[in-house]
Amino acid sequence: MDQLSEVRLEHASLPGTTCTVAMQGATIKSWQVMNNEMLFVSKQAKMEMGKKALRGGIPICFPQFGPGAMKQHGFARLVKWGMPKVPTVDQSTGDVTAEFVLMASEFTKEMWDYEFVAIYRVKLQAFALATQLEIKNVGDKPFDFTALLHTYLPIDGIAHATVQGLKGSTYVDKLDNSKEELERNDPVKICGPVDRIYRDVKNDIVIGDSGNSHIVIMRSGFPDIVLWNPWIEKSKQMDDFGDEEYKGMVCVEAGAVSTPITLAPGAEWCGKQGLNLVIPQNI
Ligand code: TA6
Repeated sequence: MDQLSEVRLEHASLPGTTCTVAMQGATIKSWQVMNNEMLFVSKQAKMEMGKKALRGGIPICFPQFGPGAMKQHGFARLVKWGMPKVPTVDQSTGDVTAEFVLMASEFTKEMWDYEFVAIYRVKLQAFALATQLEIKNVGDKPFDFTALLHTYLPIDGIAHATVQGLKGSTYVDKLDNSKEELERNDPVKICGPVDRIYRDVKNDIVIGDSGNSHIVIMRSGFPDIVLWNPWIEKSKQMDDFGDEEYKGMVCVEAGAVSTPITLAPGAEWCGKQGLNLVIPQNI
């Protein structure tokens, strides 16, 4: 399976329900429910192994979220992951699970000199996409890391976007000198450039737009939520993103980024995200 560039999972019970994962970064490029695409990917995306992450889908940021000692958002989203086992199907539900693995290499140790194993499980369910990132310290020295799933969601007109569940959380506003603010709004709406790290968010997050359905993000191990929309100026600066595409997307990112995670030799950490599609039944 080493020659694979991507893996396509097909739900065994719900027609038109698929998930496509690129071996670069174990990046989920597509999640479709009954032939409806649930993730945003820029029409100008220029994914390139070792160099450029997908502008869209769900890139994995590890071992560093944001700028820092190594390249922005770390190396995990740039390098080739392996898939040592054939995906499995749960005969009772039709759910399909694939497992991707990244281990320390000379390339990674040049940037981050630690022995780790990252295991990323992707489970395609009928109306949900469950992802789980495990990090194991298999070396003889402790290490710190931050991790985040950089989820891009499509929005039917940014003026209609609503993000519920953030009220009462404190956030760092990366566009205002990292000033700390208290979120007083519910829902949060996107009326300009947004780049915020909400800390220790307890609620599930609900993302809606002008349509009836919405996405509920459930988490464990990822205490923080990053909310990002590049808006007009930043969109123009990104060569892998259309100048107008900010109107059709929002990033709502589950992460462990405010407080680095420390793993002693032999220890492991697990972060889980469930993206759940809720389609209100017409009464
Ligand atoms: O998650 C928000 C963010 O950290 C923004 O600051 C912006 O840089 C975005 O990620 C995209 O980063 P990238 O390295 O993928 O261009």
